[in-house]
Amino acid sequence: MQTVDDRFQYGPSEHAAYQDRGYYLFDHFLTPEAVADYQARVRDMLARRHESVPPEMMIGVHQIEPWIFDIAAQPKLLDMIEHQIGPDILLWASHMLCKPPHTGDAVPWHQDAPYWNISGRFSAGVWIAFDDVDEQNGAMSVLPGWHKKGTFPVQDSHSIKGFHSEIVPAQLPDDLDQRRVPYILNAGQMGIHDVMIPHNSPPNTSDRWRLVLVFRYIAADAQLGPNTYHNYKNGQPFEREFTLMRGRDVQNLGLRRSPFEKSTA
Ligand SMILES: O=C(O)CCC(=O)C(=O)O
Repeated sequence: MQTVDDRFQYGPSEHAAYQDRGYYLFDHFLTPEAVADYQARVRDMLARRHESVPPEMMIGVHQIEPWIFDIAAQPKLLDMIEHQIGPDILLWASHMLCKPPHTGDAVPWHQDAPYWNISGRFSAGVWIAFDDVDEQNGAMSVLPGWHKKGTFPVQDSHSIKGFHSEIVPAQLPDDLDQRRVPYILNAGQMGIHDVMIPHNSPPNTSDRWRLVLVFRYIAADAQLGPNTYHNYKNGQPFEREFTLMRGRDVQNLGLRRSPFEKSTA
């Protein structure tokens, strides 16, 4: 099965637009066969999900499901990441963010990088729609150009699974609704967003699921802190792994090239 659509491309003009606006939306990423196959696989994951792991927060899934790691390792996707952060590339997170019909949670306005206990040259967050996504089933929105404004102050946010803080609302523009750009995507399309761009998403008020997969990469010379995720199958904790997707292990950390490869250490 071919995963990436032949029409997907990331050249100098896409890169310049991404850098300028802080996001970019692609009309083509997954092939229709891949979308159908992945939808079935995610539904199977949801059926096997442990009750302690919310469907909106299945994290580190590329360390558990080889088929998800295979998507992250697609050469055309890594070519795009290389364009952004250079040839030595680590994959450090995947988020399967599935908002169920009617109950799928909102995500408050936030920036990504300040949350993460790692720092360095981040790629864009790669947000792949496995379903048609619109504002009714919880499309993410971004604030174009606002990735250049630095880190915004945050306040506690208690109501939402997995998010403990949000950008102080007074920091956002008065005409937020006119400025924000929602990711209205068909299944198989993809958006990328800068780790500093403010973004949010509303609850899923529709009768439909919103299945989305996100990958996060960083250049291999980064400062890499630990973190613990929970296995979606059994709720058990596991450590995040930094996987060398391309290039060199420049810090000689003994990184594996796949979470499914036997360690040589
Ligand atoms: O998918 C969403 O609703 C939010 C995703 C998000 O915050 C991210 O990918 O950084």
